Amino acid sequence: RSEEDVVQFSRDFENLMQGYRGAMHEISTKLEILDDEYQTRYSHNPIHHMERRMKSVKSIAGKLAAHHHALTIADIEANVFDVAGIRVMCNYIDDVYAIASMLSRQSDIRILEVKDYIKHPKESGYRSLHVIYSVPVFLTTGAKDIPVEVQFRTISMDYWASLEHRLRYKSSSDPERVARHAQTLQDAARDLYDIDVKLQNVHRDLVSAPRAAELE
Ligand code: 0O2
Repeated sequence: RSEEDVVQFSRDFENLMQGYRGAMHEISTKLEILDDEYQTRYSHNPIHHMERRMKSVKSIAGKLAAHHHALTIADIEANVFDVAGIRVMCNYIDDVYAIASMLSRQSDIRILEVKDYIKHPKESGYRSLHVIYSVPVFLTTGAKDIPVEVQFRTISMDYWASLEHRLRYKSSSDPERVARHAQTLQDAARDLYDIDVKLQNVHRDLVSAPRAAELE
């Protein structure tokens, strides 16, 4: 790439990221509105807290390279759907499905993909509900549909995933350490899920909010 190409790419990349930031903002505002209204209606906040992150250029480049794509604006748009990411931590499993279902039914957004790792956990023990939404963002050049990946999970799923992620990240040059803890982590993921179900059943007895099946 010539110097001019690099300057043009970084300008286009900055504009692209601006769109993803806008999309992330749109979806988190929708989630905040739902959480507030739910609290007013049912005296319970389904969302414990949220985290938002933009994927770094290094991580975008790594993902494209892993799938044999070049680092171009067109390749990012066509292949990387988690440039903008929101993690929604809920108190109970019912909250995960209720909030995901209320967001998914909104008429201005589309669902591009759903991966339910709560019903079908990964072999590692990882649980979360992943949904990629496409949301219109009104830019100076007009409206553009932009994807956002939302990971819905309970606090205990998040607690588990943070430790497991840290273990793998800190052990990139020591795979034996990951293997040594794999069984413990799988067992802990199952134990935490059992606790999530037990506490949810107590909570169901206290709060009479509609569950996701009733919201569809
Ligand atoms: P980051 O920094 O968290 O964004 P791909 O997206 O292509 O890598 P895939 O199969 O399309 O893979 O996506 P998947 O597995 O549905 O979701 C990937 C993201 O989910 C990961 O993001 C993690 O955030 C999370 N995740 C998936 N599996 C695990 C797991 O076993 N343990 C933990 N702790 N997290 C997991 P990234 O891209 O790794 O990075």
